[in-house]
Amino acid sequence: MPTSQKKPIVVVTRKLPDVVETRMCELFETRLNMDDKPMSQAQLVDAIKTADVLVPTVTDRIDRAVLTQAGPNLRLIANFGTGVDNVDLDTARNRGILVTNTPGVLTEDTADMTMALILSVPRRLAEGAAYMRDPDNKWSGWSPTWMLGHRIFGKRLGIVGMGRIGQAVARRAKAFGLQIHYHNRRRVLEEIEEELEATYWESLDQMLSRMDIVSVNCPHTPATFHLLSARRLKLLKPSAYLVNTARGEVVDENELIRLLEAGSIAGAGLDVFEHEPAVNPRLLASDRVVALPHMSSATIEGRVDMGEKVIINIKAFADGHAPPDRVHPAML
Ligand code: 8YV
Repeated sequence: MPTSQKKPIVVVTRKLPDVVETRMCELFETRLNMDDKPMSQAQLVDAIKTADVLVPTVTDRIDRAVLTQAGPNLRLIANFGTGVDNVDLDTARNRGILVTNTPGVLTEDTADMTMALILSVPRRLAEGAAYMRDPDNKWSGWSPTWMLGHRIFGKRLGIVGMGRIGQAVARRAKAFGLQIHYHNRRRVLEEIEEELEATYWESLDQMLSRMDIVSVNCPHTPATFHLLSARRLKLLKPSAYLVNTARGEVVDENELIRLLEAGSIAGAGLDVFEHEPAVNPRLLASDRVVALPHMSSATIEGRVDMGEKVIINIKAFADGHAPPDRVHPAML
């Protein structure tokens, strides 16, 4: 590999949308996972002993132990996902294995869901919906003092990570009358700051202590693991809300739970968790939490677009070209 004659052997670890699988089977010698059961580490090792290309997802841990057993043909890991924290990038690079991802195509969907959580938690949307659904409740009608939440219009939103998704969140939030603040490793272009009327905070600590809502939108890398550490979470105002649609590992979840239970933070909207698929039951027990099962990018359109990106990356590679969405550890 790559040669133009031989179709590459592509192992796909999870069930993908039918249209994506059909096209993959036309183009490559594709091995699908028809029952969609996540592969064990041993099954992943087996898969990459013979594969030319592996297509994993966030549920596969492609770590050093797996990669060091890869067969000589494995040259590309075409991740079905934007985040690549499921892949040990350094080991892959040292073994000459390219890694690609699917940037851009899930930006708007993820930003929509972030906005949905920004609205849902302060306005108690999930609580209200659950009340109406519960057959034990008999709604007695409107009341002037029942189910009161907090207004978001005019409040300060602090975005941690002002990449594509962070900016898409900011655009939506601005339309809802929120004031945009952000922390990022690098300041974004002046015209973007102007468009979003965004205030840059070089100090994450200072930003956190002044925000009404904080949205986590940075990737999970070794540098962002527990970026919202116990110390930093304590800087949040007791009236503040935290929304995370990025990765659970960016937030010290134990400390978040402690603060929620102590009433030292007003609430959290979480689409991701530190130890997925395990979710700490204390989070689910809290009225202050809206928890979703990692579904921010879960639209049919988005998943088909992600598949299309995966196909383009593999096809370019198989034809001897540089795949467009190569991930370099230094980029993260
Ligand atoms: C994906 C995501 O569905 O792409 C990402 O980084 O977080 C998700 O929305 C998942 O990662 C697929 O591998």
